[in-house]
Amino acid sequence: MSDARLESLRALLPELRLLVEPADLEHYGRDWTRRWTPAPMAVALPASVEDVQAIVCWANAKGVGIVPSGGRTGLSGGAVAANGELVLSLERMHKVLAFDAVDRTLTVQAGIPLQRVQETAREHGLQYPVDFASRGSCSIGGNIATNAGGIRVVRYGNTREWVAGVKLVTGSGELMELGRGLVKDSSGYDLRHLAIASEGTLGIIVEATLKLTDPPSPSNVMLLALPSFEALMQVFAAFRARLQLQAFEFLTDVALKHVLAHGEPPPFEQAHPYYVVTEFASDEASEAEVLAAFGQCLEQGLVSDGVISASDAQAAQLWRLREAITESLARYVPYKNDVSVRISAMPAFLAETQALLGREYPQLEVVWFGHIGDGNLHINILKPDAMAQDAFVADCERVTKLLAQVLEAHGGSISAEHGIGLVKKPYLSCTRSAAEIAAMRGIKAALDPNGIMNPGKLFDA
Ligand code: 2HG
Ligand code: ZN
Repeated sequence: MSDARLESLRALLPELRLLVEPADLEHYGRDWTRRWTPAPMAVALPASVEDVQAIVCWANAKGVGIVPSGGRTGLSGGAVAANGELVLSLERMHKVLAFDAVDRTLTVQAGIPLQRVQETAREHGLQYPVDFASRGSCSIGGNIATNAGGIRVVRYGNTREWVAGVKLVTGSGELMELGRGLVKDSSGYDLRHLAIASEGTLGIIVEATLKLTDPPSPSNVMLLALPSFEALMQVFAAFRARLQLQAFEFLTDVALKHVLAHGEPPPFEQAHPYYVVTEFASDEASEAEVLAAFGQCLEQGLVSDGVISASDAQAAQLWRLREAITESLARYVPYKNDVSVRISAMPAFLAETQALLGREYPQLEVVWFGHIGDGNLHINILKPDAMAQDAFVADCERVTKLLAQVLEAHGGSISAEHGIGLVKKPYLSCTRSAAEIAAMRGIKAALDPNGIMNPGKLFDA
């Protein structure tokens, strides 16, 4: 540790855990994107808000960039430190600080994993309803910094809906308490919402007060097989009209093929082109309603088969078919797109993009899946064995450009729930106007005047 800047940090905070071993730099310097070579100067693991503030002040004085770091499960390169930045990991700040039964809120340190938030809510007879497959590894601070969505947005909305307050150490080292758990507050700009989805570019989220809600009612999971993607939104409408949907997720036969190759048992004897995993509140009425919805769709040729869970274990098994997609593709290091359009625009968007990719890039294997009930598609592109990595990335970037044009035409977004980070930075201007980006830059300059917070993410300095 010969760097004089690090020596000065050590002198400033002698108790601070500071990691400099190559294995630690590698571990903490990357997220799940695996595209950049990690090269942070060091990894700091503060234990208190005061330490975080002191580190930010030091970074301003020394001109060091800070990459805030949660569970690093992100897929857009938002937590990558490839340019000598200091990684500031919230890993040691993982406590539950308070539960308030009257407010129905849980106040936590930002490094707590999502799963522990969900468990703690359950222990109090309540629910924190945001959920997704990386629940055990991701942290609540990262969820807020990307406004993470997940599998139950159709019923409960994105992370943004569940944040009653945020404590933010801004890029200039100020501690701001935003939102403060108030249900109503119309006293000017709501800066809490700027912290949400800011991807660590404005400051470091150190604590959050989360809203909780009634525990979930019993639910059922159904897997539907569909003959065509035109049927998708009609099936969605038919099921939504009769049932209280909690999830409506879609995958193609190609996605299922990878999940089955990964070890999951096949759900049907025969393969089908498209599948939907849907979860809905179950009560006495829902049994008849689900049969009616299914019968109606069958009659209209919108579904070809279906299986409904008869136990919690079967429900979990059906969910695995959707949730295991990302891990089943991980060994290919796919190029990922995470896009959204209005739900009503989804059929046209999907048809157009599928035709475009099939026509222009028939050599690429494209895996489609996602939160179709929210208008959110995940498009994973796999590298053919024979193709060089550079050529693959170049092709994928061309694909993303084409995709961005289609998205622009449909008024969509280039990042639905994964953030912009490094991966989508070149395409931000396709779906956000020049005036919007200028306003974002102005906000960054106000909260992070020296540009030390997550430099190079979202947009260039
Ligand atoms: C999901 O919905 C995640 O499973 C990951 O957002 C999506 O791997 C992906 O592209
Ligand atoms: Zn997703």
